[in-house]
Amino acid sequence: MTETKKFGFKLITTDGMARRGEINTPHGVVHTPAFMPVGTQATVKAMFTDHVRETGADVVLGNTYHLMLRPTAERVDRLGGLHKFMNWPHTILTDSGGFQVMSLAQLRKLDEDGVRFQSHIDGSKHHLTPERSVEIQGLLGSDIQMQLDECIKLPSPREEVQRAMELSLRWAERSRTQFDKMRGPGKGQGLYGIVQGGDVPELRIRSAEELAKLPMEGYSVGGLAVGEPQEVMLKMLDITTPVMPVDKPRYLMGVGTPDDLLESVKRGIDQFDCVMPTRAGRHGLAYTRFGKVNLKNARHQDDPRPLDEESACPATSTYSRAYLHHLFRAGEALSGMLLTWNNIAYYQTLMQGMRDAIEESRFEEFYAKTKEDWARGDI
Ligand code: PRF
Repeated sequence: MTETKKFGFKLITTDGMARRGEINTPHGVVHTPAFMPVGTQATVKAMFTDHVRETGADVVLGNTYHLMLRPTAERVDRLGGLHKFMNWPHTILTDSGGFQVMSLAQLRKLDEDGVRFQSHIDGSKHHLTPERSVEIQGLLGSDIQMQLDECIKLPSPREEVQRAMELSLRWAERSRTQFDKMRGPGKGQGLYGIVQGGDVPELRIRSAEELAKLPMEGYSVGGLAVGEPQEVMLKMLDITTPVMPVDKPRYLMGVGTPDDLLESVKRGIDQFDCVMPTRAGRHGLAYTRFGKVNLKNARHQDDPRPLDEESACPATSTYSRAYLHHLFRAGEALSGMLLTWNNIAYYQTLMQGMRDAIEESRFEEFYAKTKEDWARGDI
């Protein structure tokens, strides 16, 4: 008899709208609010997985789009699954592919059935449907899977926003059917539905309410941070999270800056992912308690101080700013590695700070103090 596992979410406590919870997956516990480093191609770029873990990350993100093209989901499956392949034995969440097809692939054609496209790598032709996306995520062995959806950029005409939102709802149902057919629930895996609806309050609410009728393990908020001002994004969260199920995790996709995370947790979001800390690190930008530091700037060339001597992360507390600056000037690979490590560590420290604050009913205080530190700037 095979063991039946169960995906779970426990809401531990709340402070205002902010939530402290735990997601249980076949590969461990995810303490929420959680930031999930992006590991698009089965690697969090420029980081070893043990360092990612040591920063406090419980889950990393993988991408259906990239992995289906290379090395292919079938190959990952033959090699024992994505956890083993990338040496990350903890929780993995995968995005469904639609968002990446729309930003990366060539000659895209979307219809009711799915999306046809040509690979950005070799031009080969592919067809991604809601069913195929769930199948691929199953082959990868993903713990937390996403439905295929259509995310459109903002601003867009209302009719377009509505069409994409309604299509995403129909795709949510098809994804659910396929996920159940693949016995995802019995394996303890979860499938999340994705709320769309652009910047139209009524469409957002309808999307969230309709999705909530489907028995998903969690719900994502998609279609934000796609060109609109932060104010619009936060307004959409203000109206969306109150109509999302209280007893399921809520994931804001592709967000964001440290300030976006603070503001979104305040509005009831539990999970985030974003390339910002990893990408910025490779470009010489460090996130710290006191805001952003551009290590490429010449003002650092004689500075013996580390980025933050109080940090538990070796990249942050050990290496001088002068050294980090030098590595960038010299074009050394270690520069991107150290700053990526620093940035992921800072993001995780911020999340830990929020988790502790919610547990101790002092989120507002933490929010104010964090903003004050950022405003002080790096001096
Ligand atoms: N849908 C999916 N992935 C995403 C998004 C979305 O809307 C976004 C939008 N910020 C990022 N990643 N499937």
